[in-house]
Amino acid sequence: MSAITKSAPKAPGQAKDFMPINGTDYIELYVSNAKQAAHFYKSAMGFQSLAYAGLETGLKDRESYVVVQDKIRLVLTSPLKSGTKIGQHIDRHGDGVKVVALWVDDATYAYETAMERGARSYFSPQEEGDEHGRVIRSGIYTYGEVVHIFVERKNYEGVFLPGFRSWETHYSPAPVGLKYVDHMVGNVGLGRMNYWVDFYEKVMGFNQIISFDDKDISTKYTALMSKVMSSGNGRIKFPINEPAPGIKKSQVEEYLDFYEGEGVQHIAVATDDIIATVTELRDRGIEFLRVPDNYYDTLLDRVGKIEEDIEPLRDLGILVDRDDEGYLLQIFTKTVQARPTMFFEIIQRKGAKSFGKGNFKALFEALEREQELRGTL
Ligand code: TYF
Ligand code: FE
Repeated sequence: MSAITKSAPKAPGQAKDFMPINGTDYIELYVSNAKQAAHFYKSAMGFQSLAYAGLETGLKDRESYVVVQDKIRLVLTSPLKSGTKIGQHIDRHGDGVKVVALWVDDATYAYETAMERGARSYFSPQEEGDEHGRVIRSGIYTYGEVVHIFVERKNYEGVFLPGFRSWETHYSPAPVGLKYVDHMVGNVGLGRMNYWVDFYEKVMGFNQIISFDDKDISTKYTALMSKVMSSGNGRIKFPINEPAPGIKKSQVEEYLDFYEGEGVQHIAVATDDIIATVTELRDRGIEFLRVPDNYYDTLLDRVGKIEEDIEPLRDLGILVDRDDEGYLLQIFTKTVQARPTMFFEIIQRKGAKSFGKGNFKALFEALEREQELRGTL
């Protein structure tokens, strides 16, 4: 079966979006060494120093480094002592995403609406302030131990959030052209995809825009199912994956085993020059998955005419797919922490609104080769 578009974007006059979200505000990762993680995101991924909170700002039990590249803000947080919730999270999951923060106009309204619709509270609306203004935040749980924090910052002009100071440094490697978060994918347990699809529909007012079944996403050995949830205005897209039975252990099961639960599988970041971005990332040591070279022999037959030369795409291992509205270029990093869990996708959209279905088979075979090397297939 092929990808189906379930609900078209709402026309004016149709049911109002009850949970308007302006975009991704920040992504917070709990990591064992935030200082070194921040260095990696700057040196290898082209992020810039933005803000810091820790001992020097009066925190006793944790520190956070905030890095930024265009609209993407990452917060890297580590505990400073034993026995903290952050430490427990890292002990169980390894390094990973804790918070997917959503930028809203009214964090109190967003929280109350989500709670009325069945969300589980992480924290109720809290106002924080400093000399730059005030921010209201609130939070709800989603799959696994991941949370959504609603951030209302219309009355704030500081660098990041109250409690953070600006991070001054002499070291600022150049950006690599990453622009914004295109989508973030969650891996959930066997039989749990539809539960979380319903959650995003009912609690958050999202629409299902695409569905892939195990026939779309299967190789000889492994399979998975995926549904893509989108906020009303399309600025937030969350594909949700669950493992499907196959002959061998699928990448989603491997993730769930090593993460010891559900969590964020990949963060897809957009660029408007994928060849330049990936060339730079490669030069800085980022490792990407590679499909077999013969992928490029039939590429143009499959996707038709594209603006890019094939040779640099082949050299770098960039994948291409086309849908009714245009085409897209994408590539996936290898996993980026000790455990084989989270990775990044770099994506450039040229009209296409889909997720690269035509690449799934080659991509998942490449993932299986990585699993094989780890002995986890
Ligand atoms: O986000 C997506 O749907 C694509 C394809 O484990 C994908 O990036 C889906 C599942 C997966 C890796 C990539
Ligand atoms: Fe993706």
